[in-house]
Amino acid sequence: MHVRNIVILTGAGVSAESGIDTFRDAGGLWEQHRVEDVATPEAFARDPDLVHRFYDMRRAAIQTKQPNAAHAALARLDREWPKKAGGEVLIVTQNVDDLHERGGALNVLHMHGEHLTAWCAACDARHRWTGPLSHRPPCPACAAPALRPDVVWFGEVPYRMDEIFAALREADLFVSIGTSGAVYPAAGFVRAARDLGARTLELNLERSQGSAWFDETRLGPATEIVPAWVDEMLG
Ligand code: BV8
Repeated sequence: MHVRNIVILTGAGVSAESGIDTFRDAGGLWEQHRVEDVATPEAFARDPDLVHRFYDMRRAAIQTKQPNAAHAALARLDREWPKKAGGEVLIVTQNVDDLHERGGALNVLHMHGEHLTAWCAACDARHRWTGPLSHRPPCPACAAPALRPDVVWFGEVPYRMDEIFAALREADLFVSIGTSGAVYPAAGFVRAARDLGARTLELNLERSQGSAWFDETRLGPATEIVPAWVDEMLG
């Protein structure tokens, strides 16, 4: 099959070698809370200080990390694929770090939001935010002390789902990189891609919950198998 349009789904595994904990590592390690118990609107309503501390710590941590060879390879594909194949690359990431962008990727869709954005619950404004939120700073737009992490919590609706499904409908190839396939709706994209006629490829350190749905699975660290795959695609 001639491949024109590629949709790439990334998860925490693509940032693991940059030193950012995956959920399998962080889950339960953080102040003895499971991520599913801290990353919810209920947790934020019950104990906003705890949830703010969780995100303040991670927001600060990502700013000390650097993109790795997998981010750089995906950015190269993003830049060079349109010239080579006349098609598009869309990186749909579940990650809330900015390493795809700092690695040079341009076409990145953060379906679960971003650490470096604060969202005002009072006026709905969004602001780039690199510092803490736990001291309840005033919203730059409305001054209300109502800023929250602009991150999609469990039970909240992921961002830009219509754009994602529009891209899956046009995709000839769906590639999943560094995700356990544990969380929906992201974990269901491979099935949608298959049903819509795309070929499916998984690049991961180990088999995931979704491996059976992929035409092909390649195992290894992202910094090795992602650049190798991009070299293959760009010939
Ligand atoms: C929704 C942002 C409705 C926050 C995140 C029961 C059954 C099925 C579903 C549900 C259910 N009960 C509830 C649900 C829905 C729920 C869900 O799926 N729950 C799970 C726990 C069962 N989902 C939701 O609530 C979602 N919303 O459903 O709304 C809806 C649905 C459709 C349309 C409209 C409305 C919202 C979920 C979003 C939650 N927010 N993140 C934050 O970051 O703090 S989720 C978070 O965990 C990630 O974003 C990611 O999505 C998820 C899993 O993380 P991964 O990225 O996969 O990382 P993980 O650690 O799990 O795995 C790492 C992988 O990398 C491993 O496979 C490992 O082998 C590999 N790896 C490690 N090192 C390397 C490597 N690979 C390569 N190289 C390496 N070096």
